[in-house]
Amino acid sequence: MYTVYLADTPNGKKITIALEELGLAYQRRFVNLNAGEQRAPAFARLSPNNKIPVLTDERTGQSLFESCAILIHLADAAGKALPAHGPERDLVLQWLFLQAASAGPMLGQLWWFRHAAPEPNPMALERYTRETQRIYGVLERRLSESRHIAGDGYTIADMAFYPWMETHAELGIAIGAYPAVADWLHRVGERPAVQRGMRKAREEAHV
Ligand SMILES: N[C@@H](CCC(=O)N[C@@H](CS)C(=O)NCC(=O)O)C(=O)O
Repeated sequence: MYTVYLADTPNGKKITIALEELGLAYQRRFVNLNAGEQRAPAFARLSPNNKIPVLTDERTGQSLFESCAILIHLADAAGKALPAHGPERDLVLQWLFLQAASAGPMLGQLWWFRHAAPEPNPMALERYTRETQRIYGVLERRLSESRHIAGDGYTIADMAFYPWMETHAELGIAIGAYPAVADWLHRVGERPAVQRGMRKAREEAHV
């Protein structure tokens, strides 16, 4: 049985989506980020960067932080959504790393400057809006020629991007300018496991 430590954020949702898609048994432990629970010593032992998500596996005693490392672990464990080796695996990892290294941080900064900054910062807003639009443009070009992010098949790259890209309204991004992204968001968002995963990260109940 896996335990996922999460909050109602895109990086938390990635993991519940993957667990639902891959059909793996898990329980949730919600971490209250507003109350600073991510900085508690017990949590810091699991997550030295003091961030969710974390995944633990009671059967092996293994504990993992960094959402995309967790996605790779889960896909390998289930033998689904990530080819076992070769160029097709590399392709998925390439897009997965783009999500982790560029999309997440840029969209995350834009969200913070729009919704959480104690005072307006027009220069930061302009920079992160431009970077976010650029990333939507990268995916628009990719999804204009490819059914999913890493090719025809649905993979953990889609699971990683989906909960970030679906926040376009909160980020002030006009999704109409990115029709291929909008179509992909619609198709992925209709998957029952994605709907369950999104809901599981929203539920407040500590189980
Ligand atoms: N690169 C990390 C980013 C994780 C991350 O930024 N988590 C946020 C929530 S989405 C968090 O825990 N924030 C709490 C804080 O920064 O104090 C990953 O992909 O797991």
